[in-house]
Amino acid sequence: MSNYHIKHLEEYYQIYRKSIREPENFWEEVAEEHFLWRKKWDKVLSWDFAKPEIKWFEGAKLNITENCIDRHLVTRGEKTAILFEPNNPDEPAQHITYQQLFERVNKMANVLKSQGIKKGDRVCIYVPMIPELAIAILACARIGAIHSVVFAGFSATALLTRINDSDCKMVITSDGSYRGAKTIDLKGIVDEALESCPGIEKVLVVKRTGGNITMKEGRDMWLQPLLDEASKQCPAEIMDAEDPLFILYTSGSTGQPKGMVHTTAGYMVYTAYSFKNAFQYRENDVYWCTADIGWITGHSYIIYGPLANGATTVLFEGVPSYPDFGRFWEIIDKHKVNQFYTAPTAIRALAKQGSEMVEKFDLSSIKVLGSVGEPINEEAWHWYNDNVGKKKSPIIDTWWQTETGAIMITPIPFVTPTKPTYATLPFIGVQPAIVNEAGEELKGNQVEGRLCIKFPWPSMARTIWRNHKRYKETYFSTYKNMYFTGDGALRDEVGYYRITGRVDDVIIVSGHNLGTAPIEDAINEHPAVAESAIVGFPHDIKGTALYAFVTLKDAGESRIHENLRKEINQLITERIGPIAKLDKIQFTAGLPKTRSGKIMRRILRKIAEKDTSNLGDISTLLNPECVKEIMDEAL
Ligand code: 6R9
Repeated sequence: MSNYHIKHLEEYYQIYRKSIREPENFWEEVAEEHFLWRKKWDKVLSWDFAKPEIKWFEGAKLNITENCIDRHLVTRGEKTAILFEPNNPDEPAQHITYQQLFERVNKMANVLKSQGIKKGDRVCIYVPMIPELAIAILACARIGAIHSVVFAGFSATALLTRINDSDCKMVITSDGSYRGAKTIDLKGIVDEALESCPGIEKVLVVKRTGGNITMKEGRDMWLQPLLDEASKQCPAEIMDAEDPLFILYTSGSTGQPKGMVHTTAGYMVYTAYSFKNAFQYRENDVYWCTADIGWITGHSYIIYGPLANGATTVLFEGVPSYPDFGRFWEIIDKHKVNQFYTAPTAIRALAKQGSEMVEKFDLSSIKVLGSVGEPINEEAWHWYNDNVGKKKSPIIDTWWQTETGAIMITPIPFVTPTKPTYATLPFIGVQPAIVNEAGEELKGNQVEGRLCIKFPWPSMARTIWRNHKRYKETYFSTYKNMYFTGDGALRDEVGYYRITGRVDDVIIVSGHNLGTAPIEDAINEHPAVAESAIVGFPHDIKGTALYAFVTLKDAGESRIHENLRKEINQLITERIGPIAKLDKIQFTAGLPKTRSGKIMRRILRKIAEKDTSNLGDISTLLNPECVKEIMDEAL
């Protein structure tokens, strides 16, 4: 296991340099040492960013579930694989061992097969944070079906768009879900979505809340009776290295969400390697990532990365505020969590409650703290460091994306000296570049620009589902021969990276990626609305919150604005989900536009941020007069 745990900074640099000089040898060694292959690869890497086409471990055959489950059975059969902590603290936690996980995944895989699912079929998984979510994902992977998990907080419209985009044949869901004190009628949302999803043949329903639901004859089935009948042996489908493992949607700056396609071998190798090294996971540690499995963080660092390492991974159904704001700390204490990975938005919300909530619990088990999802501000970083880590547990600020599949820039705990708000150094094998707007790479330190990646890494998304053209345009066309991340970054005097935020129209709210376009589309659906533009503005808890500038069709609209605001937010909740709700809605007579008719969001952003000292030259606008009015009436 020589190169699988990095011990000191010198060793990091040594391994890093090797991974850059001889990437193929490096990843080949990692792949050979740590995984179970049915057949080894013929070629480690072939790539062409111009096409773009990227292949890792071509010719290899494997099944990721044999790596995440079967091979651990001999030595870790009785070890807890998934530690389930329910929403209600009075409901007992469940320890699912590797042996039990093996049986449950196989049974589920057999159910999928018996319901007509074959290798390559797409299965939509719309299940809350309960063990069946992980089991459904792994069952798909077992038989080579491509899972497409949709976050169970998304609306019917968001769900149906995703189901139809990837032509799913089946939906796996639950009767309902618990979130704090709320119970959500998940099956009702699925029923509504499926009115517009002709491709769905079967719906499997997990019983969770026992709520009243309707089952459509011939389409909907309770899962449990099918599992009871199923065999606990299901041979793993042997997959090619580059066979798709899953699709996961992420917002783009325009149009529909993008179905990022991740493939099997490279994703497995890199998520497993990064999990072990970025968290310094040791056998018998209890690891907890609070993300929802509906996001990439949950895919890579609740399921695949930890299980490929034979780790114990906590799966928490609830929310940080229920039954009170001490819940996270209580869980860390109860299960003696060693690595804790959460988002800045959660840290800010918890910090707002003061430190008393944290002090009630024993957090001495914590070794490593992680942060992901958006830049962590200095205040939140210190609160996390002082109150949760007690200044002795390194914080790894991990920068990465749905598209990158796994962590790309991060400190290695106990190895890389941390610096608040800096993601610090590239992970092994990652070659970042900072470029200026002209696309020239800015070499050396103390530079700032746009963040690109120059060389392929094993877990990168290979395409956008059935839209390779968009994949090329979005990521490989802005700068020649580089993957463009959409983020801005700077490199300081010692070579540490700091991510400065999105440079496109994606807004990160509470760590969730939201594209402006679908939100504006939802607002514009309101019959009274003529046009709208969304920008982000700084928010204590959410990091960034949404500010909408809306023009009405009839400027003398008689209805009171407060009602309109409610109706607009209601529409957004229906079309996208509550995460996209607007914090501020300003009605205005016009939106600033360029002569070619593009809304100048840059100006609106400055107004929303209350930074109007330097709006730049507005004289070239089509309608400069509207800017003053918007400024005068800003909320
Ligand atoms: C993993 C995940 C990706 C975008 C990314 C960036 C922002 C994520 C960050 C961060 C600064 C960090 N982001 N982690 N910004 N520091 N540590 O969040 O994936 O949902 O696709 O979001 O999130 O802007 O481009 P995803």
